[in-house]
Amino acid sequence: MFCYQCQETAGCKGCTVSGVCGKRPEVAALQDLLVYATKGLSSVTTALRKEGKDVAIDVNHMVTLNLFTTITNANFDEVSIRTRVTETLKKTAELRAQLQDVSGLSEAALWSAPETDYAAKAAEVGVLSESNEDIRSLKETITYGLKGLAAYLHHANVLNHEDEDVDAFIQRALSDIQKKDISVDGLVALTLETGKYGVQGMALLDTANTDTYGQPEITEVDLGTRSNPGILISGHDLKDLEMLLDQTAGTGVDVYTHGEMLPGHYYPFFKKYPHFAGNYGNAWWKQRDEFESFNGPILMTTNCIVPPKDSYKGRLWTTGAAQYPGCRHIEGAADGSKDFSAIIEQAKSCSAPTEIESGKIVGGFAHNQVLALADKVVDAVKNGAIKKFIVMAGCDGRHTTRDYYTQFAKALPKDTVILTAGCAKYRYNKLKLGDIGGIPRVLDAGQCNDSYSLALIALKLKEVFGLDDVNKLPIVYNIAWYEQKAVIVLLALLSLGVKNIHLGPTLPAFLSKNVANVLVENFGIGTISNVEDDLALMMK
Ligand code: FSO
Ligand code: SF4
Repeated sequence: MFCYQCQETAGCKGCTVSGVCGKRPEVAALQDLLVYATKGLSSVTTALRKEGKDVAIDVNHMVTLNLFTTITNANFDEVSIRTRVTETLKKTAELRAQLQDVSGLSEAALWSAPETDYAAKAAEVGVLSESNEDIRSLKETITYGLKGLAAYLHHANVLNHEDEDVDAFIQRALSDIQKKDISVDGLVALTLETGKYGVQGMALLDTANTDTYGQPEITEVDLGTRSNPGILISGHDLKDLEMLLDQTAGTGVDVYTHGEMLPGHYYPFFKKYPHFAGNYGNAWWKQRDEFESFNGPILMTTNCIVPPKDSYKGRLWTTGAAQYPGCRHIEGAADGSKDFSAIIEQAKSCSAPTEIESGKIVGGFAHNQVLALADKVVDAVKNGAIKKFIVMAGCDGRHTTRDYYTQFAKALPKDTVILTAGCAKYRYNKLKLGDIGGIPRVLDAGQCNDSYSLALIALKLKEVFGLDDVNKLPIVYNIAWYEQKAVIVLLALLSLGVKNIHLGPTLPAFLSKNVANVLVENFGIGTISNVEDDLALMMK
């Protein structure tokens, strides 16, 4: 196997024996094959569009769910991935037959084989099948950005929001990167275009979330526990949260959020449920301890699964793109509805969660809420009470070097405000950093996709201050990344013209030296060093 798509890749180079994330080589091979088959399907759909034919929504959804399935930590289940490959090949053959001209199709678009041949084919089509390091680097950067974008689209789609434009782009990009004659310049342009569609995809998800659940608002979230048994819901899928809250109503079972589901509390819609008890635990990588002490069932709605301990494996459930062998999976019906009754029954027989924290945290500072406070914020900047905003969005992870972000947040001058989104926040959202004239010093916009909110806030401030360049604002970017959703967030920020982003704790292994240089020269991208030097640099 060879995989270097996440920040925790072995030796900052690549996982070759088994994944640091727990991905076995057999699963890695099937994921490579699923990406290959999805590229083939995309070559066909892109050709169909060129011939003026429509591509059905379920085909768009197949592409996005396939990509989502291969995101770090999402799906560890060989059987389900193999089935997806088979279904994709079937769909590709069916659509290929509708084409008038098949001459421009890629090799992947023409490939088909029985399942017994999958392992051999997978060995030929992995990341290293591209021998030119720079071309490989750009192709993989695009692919990882598309994976992140696909995950966001999936969440919008389950809320009945579609953007055919973005789907068509994803498929065109997957089709183009298979072309033998694509140049480095062409790939650089496609990378930036991926960022542009990243903005469009995140905007779609923002609209889907806020149209369905209202605009996030300032909210205090309980960190403690109650005396009823509970279900812990993790991941990003707000539709799953809604269905779970509906089905647990009146059962005597409470619902707690975990990790990236915390921002569910910020939406007005979810405040009507008296059994929506609070947030339990921290970022994804602490789950092996926290799921044990939760005592009740845990529902993983997206990525961020750590191979479970036997002590709670029987209480770990998955749904959507997430899957883990030996853990029960809840499949959605054709209309998208899901039956969580088996999880609720299990919860009833469990003890209440063991309390591991107490108190409250505050969040809900997405664009609408921050813009409602705009006068206050602008005054604070004008009178010097706020000197700088530091965007510290992104991901958390298990490397001890990530303590840097806690220390950085603690060391920031008192006249600075942290803008955050994603699970990176758990490195500093429970520190008592205080407020500036009533504006908390950590403003949490929400999930990683809500980094879109942070970009909107920056664009609005640019307008209010009458600036011609978003980089003239008193905002610096010190972003942490882990997996492919952070890649699309980064590409989206670049496409909005944001420069001088610090990306850590290490630069992606998939950036070759030359590609990293392009990013440094054109966008001033850098990484982190130590708290003291970085503070001096960023506070200049
Ligand atoms: Fe991932 Fe990062 Fe959103 Fe976290 S991008 S790791 S769990 O912030 O969440 O999906
Ligand atoms: Fe390694 Fe990350 Fe790939 Fe897992 S997702 S195999 S940890 S590079």
